[in-house]
Amino acid sequence: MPQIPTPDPRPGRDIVPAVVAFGANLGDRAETIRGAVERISRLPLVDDVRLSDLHETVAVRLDGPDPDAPTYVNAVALLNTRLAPQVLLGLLHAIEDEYGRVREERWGDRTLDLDLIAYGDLHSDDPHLLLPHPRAAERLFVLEPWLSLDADAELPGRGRIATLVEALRG
Ligand code: PH2
Ligand code: MG
Ligand code: MG
Repeated sequence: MPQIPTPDPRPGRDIVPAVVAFGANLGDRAETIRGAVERISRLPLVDDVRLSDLHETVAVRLDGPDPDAPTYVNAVALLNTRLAPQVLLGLLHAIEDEYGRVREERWGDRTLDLDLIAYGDLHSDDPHLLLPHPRAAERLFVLEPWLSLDADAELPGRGRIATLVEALRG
């Protein structure tokens, strides 16, 4: 009997590794992050989601670290996706909304922040889709969990995460 090839159910796009950062400093922060990663794992065309450990960090405000603000739980997930980056970002924003995210003050307290840090080595200057994330290279709360998942990771255009972390730790 001739074998009929099974069509790829997800045609049309390459698989791209992406990096998502999680931050929460209101509500049950760890529970929110675990729930959000579960939601991301169940998105169509998203596979192999790997979450870092959760890190408790001092809130960084526009004028610097604020030890009086509620502390954050931060984490990073690596995943593989065939979603276009705009679509992935839109879905991340929808998950933020599901967790009651309100957008008032810039860098203000939040139930859930999901940032797309990198999408393969794509560079994008689109103000709605800045890639890689423009502030990731300065943020230990992003770089350290990322490094813990992948010791050889690189931030596109900025080099090795291990080197960036070493420089920031001083
Ligand atoms: N996110 C911000 C601003 N400040 N501080 C910490 N510790 N963790 C964050 O995720 C964070 C922040 C804006 O996205
Ligand atoms: Mg953020
Ligand atoms: Mg954000």
